[in-house]
Amino acid sequence: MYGNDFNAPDVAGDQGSQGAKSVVLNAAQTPEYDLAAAEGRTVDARREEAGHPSFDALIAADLRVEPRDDMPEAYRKTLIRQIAQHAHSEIIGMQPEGNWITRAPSLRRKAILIAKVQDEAGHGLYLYSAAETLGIDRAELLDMLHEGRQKYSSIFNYPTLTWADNGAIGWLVDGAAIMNQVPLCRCSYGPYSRAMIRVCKEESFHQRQGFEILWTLMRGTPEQQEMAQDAANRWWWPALAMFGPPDTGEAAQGGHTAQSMAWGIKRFSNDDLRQRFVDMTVPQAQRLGLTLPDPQLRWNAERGHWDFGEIDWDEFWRVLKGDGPCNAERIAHRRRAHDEGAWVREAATAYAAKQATRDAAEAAA
Ligand code: FAQ
Repeated sequence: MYGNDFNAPDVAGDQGSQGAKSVVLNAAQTPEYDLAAAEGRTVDARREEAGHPSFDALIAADLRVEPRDDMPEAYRKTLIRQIAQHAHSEIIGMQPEGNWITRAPSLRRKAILIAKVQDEAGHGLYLYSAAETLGIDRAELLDMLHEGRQKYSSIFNYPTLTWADNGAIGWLVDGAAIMNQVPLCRCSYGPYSRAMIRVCKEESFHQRQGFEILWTLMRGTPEQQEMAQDAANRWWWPALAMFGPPDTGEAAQGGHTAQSMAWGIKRFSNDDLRQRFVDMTVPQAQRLGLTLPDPQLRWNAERGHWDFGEIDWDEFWRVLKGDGPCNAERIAHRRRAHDEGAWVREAATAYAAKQATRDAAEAAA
């Protein structure tokens, strides 16, 4: 039923939408790692002996690029942009659901929600760490977020008005996130691809808990069913927009997809992933008993996919420019949390300095 469950490692994933051969979607490691292990060596030792393959050779052979490898500046910049945007999304994404922790309807729901929101913080940490391997400091990345110089996902600028919104976020937002992120486990940049493995496993659990919230509401009173339907109505279109602008038209010309696919950062285009998400989610909605708010949604036997209506791209660009329902609130809250957490950063820095002094004294003794 949960169509986007994360595959177990080494289980072949589904077919690439362009008819690519079956792939292991979550294999962050390439055959190069198996070869090195069989020889009892590290990948580094193998590469050194081979005279360090160039960036182009690594990409052509679908091998992982590691922090110490030479890489074009544009590749490094694209990765910093994408990984930082992803990390920012994870921590800003704590807010809409965090808003409901004090109002969860039972102790069980509260415990689950706290765990989920903490997971998102953890994802932010793995991703900031992955970005730091590209030679940028996380403090600088956070400054860029706070000053509006880097983005976070459009989806987190929408409000959580009722308890059912937590169900819709888990089911649709985490569902869309997994669809987008499982292929990132095969991203050409090693630290990002490895970070994504654990992230995807946790997102898979998040999607289930969202589905289960809606499942319970849909089997409750008419008011609860109405609340679940209202949440699905409000989150459906923003969830589809999460995959980014379409592959064709004006936006595509200024976009990053073609270059990112050539570099093996993105493995599928925005529209491909969006279509997969719709195909996976419509049967789940039917199972839940929810109606998706799109009169043009219908099975197209010829294409073997669900057809769906036009996304409001004007709204998407407006939200990106800062004019969504919650943009100002999200950034103000983030800045406040950052300022209030200054003492924690200072304490951690002082502790690290004390440890370093002790270690140096011990080494000298
Ligand atoms: N929101 O050419 P493309 C989550 C921007 S995590 C805002 O297609 P690209 C977990 C894009 O940056 C959700 N901006 O760009 C969770 C670019 O502008 P720029 C986040 C967007 O990078 C669940 C311009 O439009 N996930 O949900 C969006 O090749 C629940 C042109 O676009 C990730 O970040 C958008 N939706 O592809 C947490 C996944 N879409 O930078 C808490 C990793 C596009 O030139 C609770 N990221 N833009 O100024 C990616 O896969 C890619 O970056 C895409 C965009 C697919 C998002």
